[in-house]
Amino acid sequence: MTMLTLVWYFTICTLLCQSIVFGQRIVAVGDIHGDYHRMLTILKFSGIVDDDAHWAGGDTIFVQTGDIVDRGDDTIKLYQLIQKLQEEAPLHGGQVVSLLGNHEIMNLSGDWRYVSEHDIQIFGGVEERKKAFAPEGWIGRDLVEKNLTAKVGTSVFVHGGIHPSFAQEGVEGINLKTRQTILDYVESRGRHDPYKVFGGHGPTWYRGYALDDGNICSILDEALDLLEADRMVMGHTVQRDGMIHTRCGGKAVLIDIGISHVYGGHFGALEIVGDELTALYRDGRRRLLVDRGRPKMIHQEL
Ligand SMILES: *[C@@H]1O[C@H](CO)[C@@H](O)[C@H](O)[C@H]1NC(C)=O
Ligand SMILES: CC(=O)N[C@H]1CO[C@H](CO)[C@@H](O)[C@@H]1O
Repeated sequence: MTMLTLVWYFTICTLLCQSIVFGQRIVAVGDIHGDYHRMLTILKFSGIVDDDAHWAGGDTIFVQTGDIVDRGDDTIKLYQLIQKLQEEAPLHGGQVVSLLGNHEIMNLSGDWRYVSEHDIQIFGGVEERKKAFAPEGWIGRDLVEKNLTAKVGTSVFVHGGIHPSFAQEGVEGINLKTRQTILDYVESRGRHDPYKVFGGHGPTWYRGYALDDGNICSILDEALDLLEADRMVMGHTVQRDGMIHTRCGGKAVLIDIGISHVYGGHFGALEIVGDELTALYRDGRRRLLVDRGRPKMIHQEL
């Protein structure tokens, strides 16, 4: 790299990259759904935590794209782990970015359809669990501060997907509207959603980039242009073979591999370093091949 390229890069980067140094490692994990054991295993082989579950990622930026909760039983252990890593990472120059998924939001609106009986018992009963998830409770307090989306380097991370109608607000705009309305949304038990950020076409629910055919890649291009990003990394739509897949020439990256035992119990994470995307599995690293052909249909799951 010549000096000029470097200067050019850092100028652009201060504008766009949001506190990421070129080549800084990003590791992203999708839906966890209450499976602490598998989450911990993934974090270990990805170099994010050590054997005692303490931060070992150095200056890595670790992103979790939502749906920590529901279906499995380990809600308490998982939120405790995330909160601990959020405190430890910055001491080593790292960072934990933890985003809201539709299941966090379902809880916000009092929708407990997917909460397991055992999970409620671990909390000590329905009332205790409600208390923990209330906006002033130890989990709820954190949830109402969380963002729907984050741009790290040139990648945008989100639970479901950002349709252009939301992308025009930009990452900041989407997060601002979320914070402005989340408490009212909670109090109204899911009725007050003036910007529809929590709704079925909002960033935590939209599945177009993961499932639709036709001109979906040009819709994604439009969204990425608006967000000034190279790719969108998404959870929410389970990849039944337990592998991370890409679509639209690598611009859509699908990282919900069904980690929870409820979904098959697969182990994997996405690593991004510069423009290199690598899937990290238990048995090794795999450069992500871009599925240039016709995207294949994937199972639809809530
Ligand atoms: C949410 O995102 C904004 C930028 O959009 C950032 O300043 C803030 O720190 C984020 N909050 C959390 C809890 O990550
Ligand atoms: C953070 C938050 O608002 N959590 C909610 C989760 O669901 C319970 C039960 O419906 C509510 O009481 C909490 O407020």
